[in-house]
Amino acid sequence: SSATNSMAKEYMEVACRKQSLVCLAADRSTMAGLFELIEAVGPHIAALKTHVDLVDDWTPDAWASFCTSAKKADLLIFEDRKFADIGGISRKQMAGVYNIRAWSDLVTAHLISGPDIVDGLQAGWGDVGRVGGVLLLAQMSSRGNLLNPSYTAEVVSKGKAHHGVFGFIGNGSRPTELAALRAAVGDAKMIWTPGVNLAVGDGEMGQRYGHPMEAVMAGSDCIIVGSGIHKADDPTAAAKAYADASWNGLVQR
Ligand code: S5P
Repeated sequence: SSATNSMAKEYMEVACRKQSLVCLAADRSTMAGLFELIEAVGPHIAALKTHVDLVDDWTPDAWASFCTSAKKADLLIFEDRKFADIGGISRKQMAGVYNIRAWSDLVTAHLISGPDIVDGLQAGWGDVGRVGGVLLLAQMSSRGNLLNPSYTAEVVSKGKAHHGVFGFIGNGSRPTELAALRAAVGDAKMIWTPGVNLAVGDGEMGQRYGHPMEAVMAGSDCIIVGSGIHKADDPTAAAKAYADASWNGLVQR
């Protein structure tokens, strides 16, 4: 109820209906794998995160039909493009082959080039008569990342003041750092957190994992889960387990 962005309310309504704060990181590299995944887990997730450029057999038509499936499953579509260029180029990168502006509700961006990137991305959606929200990377889950506390503080203070910012990416693997981020962000913007897995510890290539329930209790509004679901033997059961952990965390918080 404190959120300034209407999409945040839309997300929380879906999350409450499904009793799930899970955003699926759908990191599969074939269209068939993606369709299978959304079919299996749709009822247990509240948002869908994509990396459109890692799909081997991507076509505009197949992608359009995948996005239709996501909308049928009541999901915001979040393209994790991690834009980082100057505003004018980021606006153009919203078009191009993938035409991200036409189907994404949310995108990620680094603020390394300055706040005009948010205006550029918003102009990208505006070019096709759509609206969207930007999630700024305030923290990262990977070891050795360069987003130090003073960088995080700058991102939060600039991002909080920008109406085009939906919220922030925080590090789900470190509850103490996440709680500090929550305190700095306040209640008006979202914090979504990757780096969570029911198997806490180190993941592949420097990824780090914390427990989903602890992340929510520390202030996460949405846990971003990839391999914990898409690599599970039973993705449906895994999605349900993450949904339950996140919902219990929210109820306790
Ligand atoms: O700091 C970050 C930011 C992001 S958006 N660390 C991340 O892991 N991510 C994304 O979250 C990453 O691109 C991947 O899609 C997902 C985590 O996947 P998992 O398999 O490790 O759960």
